[in-house]
Amino acid sequence: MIRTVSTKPYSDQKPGTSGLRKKVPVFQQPNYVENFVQSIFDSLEGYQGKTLVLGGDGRYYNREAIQIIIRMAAANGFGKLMVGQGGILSTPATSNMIRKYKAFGGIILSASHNAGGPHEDFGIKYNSENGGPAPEKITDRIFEISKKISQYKIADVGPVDLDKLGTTKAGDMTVEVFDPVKDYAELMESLFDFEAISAMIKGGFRIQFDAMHAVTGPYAKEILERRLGAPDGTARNYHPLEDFGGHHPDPNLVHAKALYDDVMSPSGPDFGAASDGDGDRNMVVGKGIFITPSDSLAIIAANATLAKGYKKGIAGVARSMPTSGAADRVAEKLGVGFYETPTGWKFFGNLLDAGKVTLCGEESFGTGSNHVREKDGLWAVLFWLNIIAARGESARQIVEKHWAEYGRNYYSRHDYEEVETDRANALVAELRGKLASLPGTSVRGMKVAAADDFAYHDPVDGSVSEHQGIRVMFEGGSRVVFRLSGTGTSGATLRVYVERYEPDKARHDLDTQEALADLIAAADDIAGIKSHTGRDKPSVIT
Ligand code: VG1
Ligand code: CO
Repeated sequence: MIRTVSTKPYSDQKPGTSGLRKKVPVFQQPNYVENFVQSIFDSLEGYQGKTLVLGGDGRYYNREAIQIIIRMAAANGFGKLMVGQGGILSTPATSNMIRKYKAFGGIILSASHNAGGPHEDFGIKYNSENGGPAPEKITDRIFEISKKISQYKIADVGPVDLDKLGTTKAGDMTVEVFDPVKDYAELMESLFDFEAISAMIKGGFRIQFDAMHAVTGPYAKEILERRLGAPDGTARNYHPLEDFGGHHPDPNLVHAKALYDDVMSPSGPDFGAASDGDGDRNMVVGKGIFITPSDSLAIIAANATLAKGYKKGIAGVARSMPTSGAADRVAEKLGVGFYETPTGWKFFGNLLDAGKVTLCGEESFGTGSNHVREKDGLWAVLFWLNIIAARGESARQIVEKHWAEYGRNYYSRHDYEEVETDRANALVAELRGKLASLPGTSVRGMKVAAADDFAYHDPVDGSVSEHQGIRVMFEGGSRVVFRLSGTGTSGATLRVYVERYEPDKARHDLDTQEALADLIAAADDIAGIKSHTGRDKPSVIT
């Protein structure tokens, strides 16, 4: 039986950089999930009888939300719902399922790298039929609808057994519980040279992959250990847990420090990698070298033809604005297209669909390609393994040769988390107010060449996205960028991105924070970070 339930709107259901993210108790309020899901459905047209893909990163509240969504999808007229076994489905695997099975769209339950548990974060995001995050015009529509919603539809059907593979019915809708790993593993095998990687592993090359108790555990077990033959134990923390073992499933030098330390120790593995809550981020570490995500994008672009899925070359490269310019120089040398987009994967979708770019990347540990429409953690790890196997060189040799050829972009991001929202907004407002007066002035002996509030003009659909981050560019190519996070759930997070280009090979072995010290000080001079936030240092440096 289908029921129409009266409801009152919540005012805070505005999707951020990637979907709606809030604390679990917020989602547990009466009708909160229902309102948002109905708002998603009401923002769409023509889904009657079509397929919806559903899954999540396994965090607390995943299973409850899945049951609600199944009942609502049935009531709203979807013909079929495909859900990952156990409610598990990584973000890139969801993207693949939508594309491969020509679904109408998908819903991913995740708050990515944010902590999970009864008092931590949960999230809901909608992906369109191209497999990518809903574009701004849809997320804006969802928010508008959510502010006015007065009813939702739900079917009175019992819970679906999420652990049992196979097909059942929820009302008139077919529900298929599928293996979340199989199609994804096949896709990876079609893109990379598994024989070469497996031969390298047989030859003694040692890998450690940290799934951080999040969604990539089952994927890494299957791909690295079963298909590539790496020894048992290569994937660590591979059981998805509702609270991620009490950690942040955030693959960076702070939260994946144990893995980093292992790779750096003389007896440790040759290569280490980690992924985040929903499997779209990656951190890669070679012996003796941490590879920044910005460099990773550039190096993958420069070596792309070594992987079988990219043998014919790449159409172009796109990076988010705060990501370092390392990839730009590779694109220039290859003579392919290059695009700079706002933060967030949804802005890459049009470029990928139009065939303008093959590779995309963000400084926040996100890299991906046209194989899906999301960033993809394990894909990046396999790409690196493929490049290392094909070149027969260590990750460190590959990176250092790359710098020698193209120059090095020293790069770091400083995050000030949980700043009072008013204070963060005041900092940004003041900064905007003085942008016009900055060019031509000198800060710490460096001359400001230009300063603006980044606006993106989508070359495919002509849409414009404004206020995407404040850039201050110095003569010589250094820059600092300021923006507020769109994924946090308490207070505001100020992100300060600092970059300096160093062409001179003799100066490629400096400590990153030292190499950037002048720019870091200049960022504070320009934006008054300390005085506005009341903090004397960032919460996280990556
Ligand atoms: C952050 C990153 C951004 C990334 C987004 C979603 O957004 O900076 O690059 O696309 O997270 O990543 P923000 O607005 O907090 O800076 V994920 O792994 O949550 O899909
Ligand atoms: Co993520």
